[in-house]
Amino acid sequence: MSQRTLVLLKPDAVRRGLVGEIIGRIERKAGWTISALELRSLDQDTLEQHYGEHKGKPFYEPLVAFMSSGPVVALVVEGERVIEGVRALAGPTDPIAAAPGSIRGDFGSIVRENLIHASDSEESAERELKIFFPGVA
Ligand code: RTP
Ligand code: MG
Repeated sequence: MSQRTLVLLKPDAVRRGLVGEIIGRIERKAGWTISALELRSLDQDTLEQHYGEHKGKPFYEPLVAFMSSGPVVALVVEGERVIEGVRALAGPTDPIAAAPGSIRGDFGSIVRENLIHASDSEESAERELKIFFPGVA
């Protein structure tokens, strides 16, 4: 089943020079295609829309501050079961719990600075693609 998902390489990934490494892992999956890609700085309004589900949680304010601390790379990835697939490549939210071989497991140690966002369902993908790439959604 071909799908589309929104991927964000978070400011820590950009600062640490891991963009090529992470995009390379996505590119090498058979049958997946990157159909949009942009380096951009996220404003408060965009972050509030994107992470609205977490508003009011203790980690929300520091998360928004982190996500606006530098540019992110936003991508649209298309392909077979790509929503579940990029989440699997990323690993669980806490990088210490993430297995080596996953992006978070290989490069992260801090829950907030966990390198990558990927839509977690078809509904999330549709909603998030409209926020970041209204032209392609
Ligand atoms: P994401 O939305 O960024 O793809 O990550 P996720 O689904 O794996 O995790 P989620 O629960 O949606 O949390 C969103 C992001 O908030 C930061 N976070 N910090 N306890 C904490 O300090 C905490 N919990 C979550 C992480 O950056 C997480 O990816
Ligand atoms: Mg999430």
